[in-house]
Amino acid sequence: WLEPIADGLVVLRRHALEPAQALLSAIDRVTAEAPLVHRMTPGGHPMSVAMTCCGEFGWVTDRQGYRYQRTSPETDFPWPPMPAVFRQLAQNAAVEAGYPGFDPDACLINRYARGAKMGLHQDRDEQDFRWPIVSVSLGLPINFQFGGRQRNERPRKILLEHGDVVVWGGESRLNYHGVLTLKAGEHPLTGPYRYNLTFRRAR
Ligand code: MD3
Ligand code: FE
Repeated sequence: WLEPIADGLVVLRRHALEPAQALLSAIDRVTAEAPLVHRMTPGGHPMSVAMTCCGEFGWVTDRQGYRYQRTSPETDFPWPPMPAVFRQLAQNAAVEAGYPGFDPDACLINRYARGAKMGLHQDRDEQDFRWPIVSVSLGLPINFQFGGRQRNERPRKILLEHGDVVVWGGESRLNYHGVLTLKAGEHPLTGPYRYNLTFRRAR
């Protein structure tokens, strides 16, 4: 991580180590209310990553396409509120990275089990790309792929480990990215899983 990877990208390695247990307890509370599910891509394939959301808006995908919405398709109720420990961590990381005033209204919770992956994509369903996305990795490590602004640029491989926080803003905000297949493992706090939180400003 010592090499500059891209403008606007700030890595706060192990920044979420101390609150990790509190974050995982909050994940359990959210997922008890809004279950983790394998959503369908617009192309009709179930995602290998299990996903849920909290905050004012949640990101969903189905045969209709990708969008943010105020309710969970499973429950038809509003998403669970964003836990205070989530918001505080995201805002603190954004300030450290030079984005004071970042107030996420959406948090996606991704859970990876052995074999789960996420293909190269851009995050462009948000209204204002001047706000960054803050990501938090918990549990098993995974190889992350960070590409360019165009899909044809060869991605770099970056290991994301338990507690790593990354702020993706500025010139890196619309870069292609994805994650390679999660390998089997056992983490003391998450067992066979990797969790990823992404904090966004949807509207
Ligand atoms: C780079 N999640 O939920 S987090 C996603 O590990 C997503 O679950 C991955 O991509 C995961 O959309 C990667 C890191 C990340 C998130 C958003 C980005 C990297 C990004 C937006 C722009 C550039
Ligand atoms: Fe993404």
